[in-house]
Amino acid sequence: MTLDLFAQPAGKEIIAPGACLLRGLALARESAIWQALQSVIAQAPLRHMQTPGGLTMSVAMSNCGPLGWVSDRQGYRYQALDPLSQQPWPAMPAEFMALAQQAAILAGFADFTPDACLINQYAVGAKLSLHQDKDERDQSHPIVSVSLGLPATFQFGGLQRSDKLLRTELQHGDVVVWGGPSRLRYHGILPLKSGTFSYMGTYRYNLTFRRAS
Ligand code: MD3
Ligand code: FE
Repeated sequence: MTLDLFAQPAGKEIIAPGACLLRGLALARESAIWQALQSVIAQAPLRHMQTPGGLTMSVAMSNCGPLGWVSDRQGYRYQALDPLSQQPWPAMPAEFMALAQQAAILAGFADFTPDACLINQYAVGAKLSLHQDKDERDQSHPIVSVSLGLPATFQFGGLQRSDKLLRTELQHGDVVVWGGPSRLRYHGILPLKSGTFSYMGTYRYNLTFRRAS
């Protein structure tokens, strides 16, 4: 009998060192996640933030948890208050936390407790240009991303903007954990194509769970 050193649980793909794709992991909780998402965005509406350079982002964003990521003419940062309401962001729903921690554990990060969840909503044509996520204090923590609704083409490169890009399709329910040597890779989303009807409407949603502080 051979010892299979490379055996992985079904649905777990290593897409780069430290980057683990868990296809469909969110599906088991999809109705609870969708319900919780609607509750969060009823309290903290999705909005198009400004970049420091004064452009309006095509992706609409909101947050939940103790901290939220914001962008405006002053720059990018995490803050405890929603700038629209000057109230705290909605609490992190228990089903969000459970999914993020389950994914982190499956990827080998046993002590991940996110304090921020950024919610991105893509309408047809919306995109996210190539960037690094480096506004978090301790980058030894992974980022867990959850894709919902319409599919999108995700692209990721290396630690330099000029590094070769690879593409992969992210589908409804897919979860990716970005840690270790992949934590600071450049990445982005190509303009969303109009797609098959989703019960979530003609949108893609992405949740990214972060340890910001
Ligand atoms: C690779 N969101 O919110 S998720 C972002 O689909 C962001 O909305 C995209 O990039 C989206 O910052 C991509 C996949 C992802 C998220 C975080 C990463 C990939 C990552 C952090 C480091 C490396
Ligand atoms: Fe990012």
